[in-house]
Amino acid sequence: MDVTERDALIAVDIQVDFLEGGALGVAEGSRILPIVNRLMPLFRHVALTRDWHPPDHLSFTENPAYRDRSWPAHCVQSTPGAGFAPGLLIPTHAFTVSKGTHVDREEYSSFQAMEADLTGWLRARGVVRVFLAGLATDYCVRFTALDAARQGFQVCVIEDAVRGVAPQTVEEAWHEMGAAGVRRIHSRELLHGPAGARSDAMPAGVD
Ligand code: VGL
Ligand code: ZN
Repeated sequence: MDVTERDALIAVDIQVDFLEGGALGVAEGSRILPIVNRLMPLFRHVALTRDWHPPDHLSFTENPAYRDRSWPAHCVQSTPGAGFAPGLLIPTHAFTVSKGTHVDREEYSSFQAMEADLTGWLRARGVVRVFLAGLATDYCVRFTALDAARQGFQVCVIEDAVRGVAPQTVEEAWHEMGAAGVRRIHSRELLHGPAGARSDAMPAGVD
């Protein structure tokens, strides 16, 4: 499958707190980094989303159950844990979407972000198909994929470029995304980008 100029890559929440050892570490989270770094230069349009919570966000609990609305504090705005994963190669033309920025709102889907209009950004660029990578399969990747499909985009989730919190919810997520018409693909299916795809990038964590 060739990547065209009407495709975008959405890299969901590839942040320090979601990597192994992070506040809400996802098993094998860092394994997606080389894959995402290989894919980035194939795309003319790249959006990076980040969970960007206030310190008293409603999803934070003292004794977290690691499921919906019961998480340890994570990705608190401007803390190291909220930073993009070190070594993630961020294209200089990438669009950043911060979500979960309000105390009383959960925003698993990047399309719900109040301060950024991801749909408008994609449509303005003529994007018709989005490819998703990132963390976590069962929460932010899942709800971003479902919203993208609802907005009328073709959606492909790159199975080896995502990792999830728990096997059962990951299973549910694949099932629900499949029922919504979301395709599950492997990164090896993506080999070529369009002419003029841009490859200038800056590693995260180096300012
Ligand atoms: C996420 C749990 C809590 C995610 C964000 O990015 O998938 N999961 N906040
Ligand atoms: Zn969160």
